[in-house]
Amino acid sequence: MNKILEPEITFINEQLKGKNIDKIDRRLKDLKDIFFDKDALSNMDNDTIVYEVESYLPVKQNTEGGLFYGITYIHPGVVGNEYFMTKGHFHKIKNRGEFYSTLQGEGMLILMDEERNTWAEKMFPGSMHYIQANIAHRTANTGDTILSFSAFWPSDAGHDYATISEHGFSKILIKKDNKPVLADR
Ligand code: PAN
Ligand code: ZN
Repeated sequence: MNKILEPEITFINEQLKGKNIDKIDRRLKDLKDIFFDKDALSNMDNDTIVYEVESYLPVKQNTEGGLFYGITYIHPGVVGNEYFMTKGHFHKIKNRGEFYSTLQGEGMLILMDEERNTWAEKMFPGSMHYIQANIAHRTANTGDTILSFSAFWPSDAGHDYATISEHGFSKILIKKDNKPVLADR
């Protein structure tokens, strides 16, 4: 075989293009269980977009041995004093890791192990993050502009959202004196 092919996807000028790019958005109405301050939440527009994800899923979900790629864009904002953030999840197959790499903006990658120890890593353009197996992960935008990052994960990993939806992380990331602080709930 001697064929030179075009790549299936490109990411040029911050634009992911190609066939089969899956796009989703998550609005406040989809995230009611994750934010701590329910009063603040009830005074905000339900339709506000908190984050968007563009994914390239070249194989079927749950395929063993494949990889997925996605870019997450988290808008700037707070609910009460908690930064806009993703739902967060363990992988359904818990022992599947993941790479994140920050493109634009500033934020925090919040991590929690199965004993519910929670910590965070700073995200800034060029920061790389290896999320180990068995670790729940969530990202928050702590800046005034969009936080965007690339993610690479195994196609059989799946997402367990229920555990976080029910129990949350053991700490929340709040804005205190204009700075992000990991606080007990
Ligand atoms: C990421 C996340 C993405 C959105 O691609 O799926 O940032 O966060 P939630 O999935 O928690 O809503 C990833 O970690 N994939 O495994
Ligand atoms: Zn993940």
